[in-house]
Parts: sequence; structure tokens; C-alpha cells
Amino acid sequence: MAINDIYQAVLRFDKSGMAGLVQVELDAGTDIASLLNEGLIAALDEVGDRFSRGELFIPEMLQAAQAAQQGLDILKPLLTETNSRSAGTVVIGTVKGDLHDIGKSLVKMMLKGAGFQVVDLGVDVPLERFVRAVEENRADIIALSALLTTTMPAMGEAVAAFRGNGSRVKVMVGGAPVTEAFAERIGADGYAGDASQAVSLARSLMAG
Ligand code: B1M
Repeated sequence: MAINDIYQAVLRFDKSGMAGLVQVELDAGTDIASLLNEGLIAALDEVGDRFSRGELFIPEMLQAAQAAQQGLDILKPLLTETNSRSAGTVVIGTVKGDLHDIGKSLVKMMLKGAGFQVVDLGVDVPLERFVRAVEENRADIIALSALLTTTMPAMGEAVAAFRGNGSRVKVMVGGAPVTEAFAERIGADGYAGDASQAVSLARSLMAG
């Protein structure tokens, strides 16, 4: 049994076997970061590459995501368990027009594990819902995820809206096509390349 089995299971769209494979690795003492990065996430990257090359199509991409999700469900309690008191409140969501959920959910889990209260608005979230949720929850931070180059502009619109309405919420952005340079260009308070960087960034935004 090895992490490669988990990687291969995503590529086989093996929804029913995934939980067992991940549990075996956990029981063997494999660390969660390796399970995620070398197993589930690396496999989804390969799926994306195969999609780009026209070797598989949307239904298969969706099935691969569902298989990976089964593995994440096993890791969820380990990522979210915390004893610390609230580190701050974060509203998180994937921007309008974008249905990609997995990376955003991973960021949510890690933030929860780090003691943040997290309000997850889901995917395809219109700007007005972000604005309302920030007010209703008196959020300290808003975390925006985008996986498509076509939906990234919604992040700039969100930053402009929060600056325009005088909100003091800190805006952090992330997602595969998002870069530090893009974050700076739109005036976001920070960019995180992965879920653990998102935790460090959220902590430093709370401190600053
Ligand atoms: Co989509 N898709 N997809 N897809 N999909 C990508 C993103 C793509 C790169 C594939 C490819 O062509 N190589 C490509 C985007 C190209 C582009 O715009 N540059 C693409 C496309 C084109 C599409 C469609 C347009 C296909 C079509 O219909 N023709 C369509 C769009 C639908 C829509 O959103 N409106 C589409 C649909 C789908 C599915 C629904 C089938 C499915 C998503 C299912 C789901 O999420 N429940 C799907 C999938 C699975 C993927 C890939 C294969 C995997 C995404 C993923 O979950 N990765 C993806 C290829 C790839 O990413 N290599 C692809 C694992 C996840 C853990 O990583 O989300 O990057 P990621 O999150 C990371 C970091 O980015 C960061 O932390 C996470 C953990 O480390 N992060 C943040 C993310 N959000 C953050 C927020 C933060 C901080 C960090 O807050 C501050």
C-alpha cells in the first residue's frame, strides 16, 4: 500500500475504494500533507493535464473530483480538530461563475483546524452575498477562491466593493490561476498558494 495507490484511485475514479485506501495510509502513519499533495492533489493535477490534452472530458473530471472528495472526507476531522479559541472569523467562497469546490474546502478545513470561525458560502457566490455575509458575521477576513481565468476578475470587483463601502475586512485570494502579482494588482491584502499558506496569511492579517 502506498500513496501512489491513492493517486491511481483518483485516476480510476474509484469512489468506493478511496476511503479505505486513505485510512490504511493514515493508520500506517503517513503524514496528511503527503497524502494530500502527493496523492489527492497531484492526481487532480494529472486529471487537469489529461483534460487539457483532450484525453478525458468533463464527466470524467467530475468523477475524479468525487473520488478525491471521498478521501478528503476521511481527512476532514483531522484537519478541522482544534482546541484553540477563535483566531478570527473568515468568510470563504468560490467566486461567481466558478463551481470548483475542493481547494476552497481544503482551505476552510485548515483554517478551522487553526482555530478560525469559518463561514463557507459555497461556490458560484455573487458579490452581494459576500458583502452581506461579511456584515452579518462581522468577519475579519474574506477568502476568495477562483480556479478559472475567466472568473478571476470577480476578485478585483470584490476588492473594489469592500474598499468602496468602507469595510475594514481583509481580502485574501487564492486558487490555481491566481498569483501574487495578480493579488497585488487588484489591491488584495494577500495571496496564498495553498491551504497551509492560507492559514499563515490569515494569522498575519489578524496580527497586522
Ligand atoms: Co475544472 N478546470 N472546469 N472542473 N478542473 C480546471 C481548473 C482546469 C485548470 C483544467 C485544465 O484545463 N487543465 C481548467 C481551468 C483553465 C483556466 O481557466 N485556466 C478547468 C476548466 C476549463 C473547467 C471547465 C470550464 C470545463 C468546461 O466546462 N469546459 C468547467 C468550469 C465549470 C465552472 O466552474 N463554471 C470545469 C468543471 C470542473 C468540474 C465540475 C468537472 C470539476 C470540479 C468539481 C468540484 O470542485 N467539486 C473540475 C475539476 C476537478 C478540475 C481540476 C481537474 C482539479 C481542481 C481541483 O480540485 N484541484 C482542475 C485542474 C487543476 O487544478 N490542475 C480543473 C485540487 C485542489 C486541492 O486544488 O483548487 O487549486 P486547488 O486549490 C489549492 C490552491 O489553489 C489553493 O489551496 C488549495 C489547496 O492547496 N487555494 C486557495 C484554492 N482556493 C484558495 C483560496 C484561498 C487561498 C488558497 O483563499 C485565500
